[in-house]
Amino acid sequence: MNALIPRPPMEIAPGAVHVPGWLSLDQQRELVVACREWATGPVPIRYTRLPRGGVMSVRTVCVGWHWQPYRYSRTADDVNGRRVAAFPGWLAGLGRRALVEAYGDPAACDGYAPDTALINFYDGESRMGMHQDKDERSGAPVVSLTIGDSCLFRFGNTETRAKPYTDVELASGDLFVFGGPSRFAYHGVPKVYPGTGDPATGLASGRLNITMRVTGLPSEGPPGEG
Ligand code: MD3
Ligand code: FE
Repeated sequence: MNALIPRPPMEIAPGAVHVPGWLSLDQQRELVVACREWATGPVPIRYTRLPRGGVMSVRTVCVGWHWQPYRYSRTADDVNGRRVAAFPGWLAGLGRRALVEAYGDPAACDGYAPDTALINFYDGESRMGMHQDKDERSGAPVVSLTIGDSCLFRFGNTETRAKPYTDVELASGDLFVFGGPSRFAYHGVPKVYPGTGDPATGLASGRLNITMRVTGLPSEGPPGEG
């Protein structure tokens, strides 16, 4: 990124705040290391299969809860059946600091306890169509972090996947928080810009996106349950 062009925090819509360059290079490097580790298992990163036979062009690995279209479970029944990696406390802490930063309010993270993260990896051809995230039984904010190549992010409205929408470029280190009325807005990634990332993050190519969420699902069932 060109640090000579300032990109201040921007409220794109009510509750949707973009904070450019929030993560330091060191934080990005540490997140890349963590994501590489999760990508190897217990549930390896995969191209998610859609119920009607399609396959997503984005690769995804989950922590805390496993997501498959369109539900969460503790075990990755559509991959290898194993239980997903635990959601680390340090990642929840980062999510809480993200809310405070985006909303400029030390109380913004009160009671915020994300319990799942979806880690998406995009190559130069990957796209994500306009969709809503509504498999969570919670209206708590979603925290999104970008590392690597920049992308075009399309933030729409809560009614339809069509216009009106706002296009935003997301670059390495950027934070985006989606809360309040923006939590159930349609959104997508129509394009990735190959070669725009800094290899010093540890990511030689492609784009990594980490989204933290609150599933609203019970934290532990009876012993033996998934
Ligand atoms: C707005 N990921 O994983 S991050 C997804 O860049 C997803 O990988 C995109 O959409 C990505 O579901 C976009 C920004 C984002 C994530 C979740 C949201 C925006 C959101 C949930 C509700 C509203
Ligand atoms: Fe989404």
